Amino acid sequence: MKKFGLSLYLVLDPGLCRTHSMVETTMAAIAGGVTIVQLRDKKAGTEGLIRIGRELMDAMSGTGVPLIVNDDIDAAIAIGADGLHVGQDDLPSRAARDRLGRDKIIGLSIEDEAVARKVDPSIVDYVGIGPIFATPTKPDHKPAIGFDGLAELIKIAGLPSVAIGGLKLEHVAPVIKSGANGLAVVSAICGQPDPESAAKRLSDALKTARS
Ligand code: TZP
Ligand code: MG
Repeated sequence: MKKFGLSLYLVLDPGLCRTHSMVETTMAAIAGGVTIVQLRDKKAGTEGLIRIGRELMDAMSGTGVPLIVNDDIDAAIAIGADGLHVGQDDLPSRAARDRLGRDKIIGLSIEDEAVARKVDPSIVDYVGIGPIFATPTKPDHKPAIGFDGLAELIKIAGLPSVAIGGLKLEHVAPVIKSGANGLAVVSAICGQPDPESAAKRLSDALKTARS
């Protein structure tokens, strides 16, 4: 499997990447310190995901930063992406592992204790935990769990983890204090006037939080 770092996880949302394209946003964010990128486009369909995914794979080659595809395993395979991220309503992680093989990264979203208890660490490589706060970026999200909920679910899941949902610069320290390996953000980078400096500020805050 490609080595991956969960420190600063960019989740791309085409609806928010308005000021800069998806590829521009991604490359700027990587220059600013993003360690892993997820292509999440609920409207593109498989063909659309493959088209933008190929552009991203080309642009990102040589950076060492993995590209993960949200939900769509056919697109992930066609692109040759580094992994797949699934939620509770998507393809079960076991079926994803069977098709992707051992070399690909599989991430799973968890929102509550029942789901956290069911995670199989022999299948799943990391978990995305949240939402920490309510966020307009994902209108259908489950109830916010806050930092106490985050700390509890990290312990139960027992896997490398990223926190997600409404996270901004001021949340970096409490995310790390809760025991997460990093944070995943959409709007704190996508659609920002300067995605590179937005990523750099988050990355610097991560270093400070760990020192
Ligand atoms: N899953 C839970 S919350 C969320 C996803 C994809 C959206 C997070 O977006 P933002 O803009 O960082 O709050
Ligand atoms: Mg999903």
